[in-house]
Amino acid sequence: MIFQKQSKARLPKFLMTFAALLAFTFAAGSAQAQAKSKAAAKKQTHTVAIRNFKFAPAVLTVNIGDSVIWKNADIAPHTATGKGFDSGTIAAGASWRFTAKKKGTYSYICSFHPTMKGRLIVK
Ligand SMILES: [Cu+2]
Repeated sequence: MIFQKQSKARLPKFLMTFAALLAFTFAAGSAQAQAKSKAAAKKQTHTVAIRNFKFAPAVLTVNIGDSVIWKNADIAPHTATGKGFDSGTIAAGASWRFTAKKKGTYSYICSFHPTMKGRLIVK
């Protein structure tokens, strides 16, 4: 009888500890998930299509840490050449990725066809 009484008293304590541990695990897990989704939301990848000797969009605004991919859909090679970045030749059908690391407004051209103009704004 005494033994039974003791085990009854112990059970709620054990349950509470277990519940607290469970709650802590869930809280930690959701905080981690939140941090992950925040980081994912921060770093985006944008695409600039190069088509018919034009950059589209011609003006693109991104956040620091974002990536920009220039995709050459033309049959001619192009470049995205600005102050602080230069793709070099982007062959027909090829693409070039750039990660924006510094704030600023970057005007760029295609060095083969200087009438092709674009602007990358990094906030
Ligand atoms: Cu070009």
